[in-house]
Amino acid sequence: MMRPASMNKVLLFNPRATRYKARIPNSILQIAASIDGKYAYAIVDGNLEEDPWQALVHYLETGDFRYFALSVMPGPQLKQAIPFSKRAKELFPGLTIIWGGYFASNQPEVVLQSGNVNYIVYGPGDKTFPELLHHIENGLPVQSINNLIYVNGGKIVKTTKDELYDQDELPALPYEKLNSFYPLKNYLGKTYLGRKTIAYHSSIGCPFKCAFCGIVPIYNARWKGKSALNIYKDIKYLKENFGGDAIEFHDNNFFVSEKRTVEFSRLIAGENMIWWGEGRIDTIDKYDDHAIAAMREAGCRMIFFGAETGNDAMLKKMDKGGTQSGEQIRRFAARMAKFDIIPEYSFVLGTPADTESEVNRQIDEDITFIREIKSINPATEIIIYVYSPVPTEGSALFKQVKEQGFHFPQKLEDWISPHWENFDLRKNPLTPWLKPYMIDKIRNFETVLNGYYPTVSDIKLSSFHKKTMHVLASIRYKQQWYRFPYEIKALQKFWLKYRQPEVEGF
Ligand code: B12
Ligand code: SF4
Repeated sequence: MMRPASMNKVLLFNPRATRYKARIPNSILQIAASIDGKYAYAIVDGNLEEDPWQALVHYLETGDFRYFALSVMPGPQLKQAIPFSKRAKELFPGLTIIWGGYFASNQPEVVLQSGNVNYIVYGPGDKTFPELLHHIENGLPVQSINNLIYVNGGKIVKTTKDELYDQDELPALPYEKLNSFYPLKNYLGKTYLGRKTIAYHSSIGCPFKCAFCGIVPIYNARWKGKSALNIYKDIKYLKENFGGDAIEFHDNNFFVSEKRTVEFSRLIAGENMIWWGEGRIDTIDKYDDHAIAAMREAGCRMIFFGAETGNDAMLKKMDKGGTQSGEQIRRFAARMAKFDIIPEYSFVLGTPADTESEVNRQIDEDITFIREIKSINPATEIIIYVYSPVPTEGSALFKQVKEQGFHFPQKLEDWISPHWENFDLRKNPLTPWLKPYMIDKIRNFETVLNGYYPTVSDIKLSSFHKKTMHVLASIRYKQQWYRFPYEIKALQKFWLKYRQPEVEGF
């Protein structure tokens, strides 16, 4: 029997990822767009709710909601996604619970085995989600729907992966609707880039296959972007209606197409907006000088790059696409200085090797390389991650990871135990080849480096703060004494509450 339309509402939930810096929740907003006008829905944003569970229960108790849909990336979002799905299932057994996003897509078995999640949408949900609701509403079998993972007869079924959709054809994001649940101005935060920073996502996937990256198993080297004109129109709308004055592009790889970047630069140039995005060194290094100059002119102030390591053999193993090299990373840091664009270089330390001494040697070499980059272009921002495996089946790196005895948690709840949370945050990855003294070395170097070169993106740091920290850390940095940097840590924690862009974003 069909339910009355008033009882098939959808509750969309963005579990808390951050306490202080709520961004426009693009994942859940894009899913809302896919059903806008077809199903009634409510949005609960864990980033803006003191007690999100209460907010969810408030909706669920009405009896109007048949679907509870969550977007889940690894890390802190699991702390709400896991227990809330469990509780919702217990209290409202008729509810259909659907998970999407990077964690759900990369770890489907453990999610479904929990028994608390009915369906996983892996990869883009733009077509899958409305189709799934339509099929359930009409009692139709779901196996013909692409991008879906579910349990049938005790077995996990994974349906065909769909093509990537033309991003210009997707429905407009329902900003007004979001604004009716949470004032949109609360999402436009003060950052290094501007007073009201817009988070915008202009493309899906990535054309590369780096062996350590969680994008690869889902998108398999595919990428599609919105046209420059459509990006510009959306930004203009957010500027004119909500006062946005800066943009952080949340794309995995914003700069794939030089043509699109230049077109966008030309369009946005007159808007007086500062912007930031993520790109690849080897891609932008191929850009013409005029293109880079146009980007800078148009407000591109800083770009995030996965430099990863200066070691060419390791870059090869990481499958960085074949063209990035240590030499290029150095040269490119200097090229960015010429255009006055700050390169934000991220490094991945602690990758596996055959012997303990090799792992350790590689860390030392990476530290030396980072120092070299800083001497070439001191404005380079350095972000250090400790390598955490992602299941990129078929890559040599993941094979080595498994051979060395690493495995993911077997139960969904285990993902929220404190040490796995650290794994997700790439702080302490529990990888068997990385010994505690190595983690200490990486963290201590990072502390001294961040003391000597405080990040420009921290708007809470005054120039007095920066200078004091710089002076305090200078002997250590110059002499390369990284051990026990308690005085710097104390200052960062107690005095300045030093923030790490790798965890919180800007
Ligand atoms: C914004 C963001 C954050 C923000 C969170 C937002 C905020 N402050 O409010 C911050 C900075 C806090 C953050 C932190 C982390 N993040 Co993050 N983050 C992103 C980012 C850049 C954008 C997410 C987004 O809005 N995408 C736009 C939407 C439209 O795309 P989407 O999420 O893929 O959604 C589509 C599908 O996935 C699917 N879908 C998604 N959700 C749902 C839900 C349902 C119900 C359905 C049906 C479908 C569906 O349909 C959508 C439309 O097609 C992504 C990279 C990216 N480009 O996606 C990384 C990303 C998700 N983060 C990642 C990681 C690892 C983290 C961290 C865990 C670690 C780290 N150090 O970065 C931390 C965790 C810390 C924390 N506090 O949670 C990885 C995940 C990779 C993996 N291994 O699985 C990504 C992919 C970045 C990367 N390249 O490594 N992150
Ligand atoms: S270029 Fe970046 S987003 Fe693309 S596969 Fe490599 S690490 Fe992932």
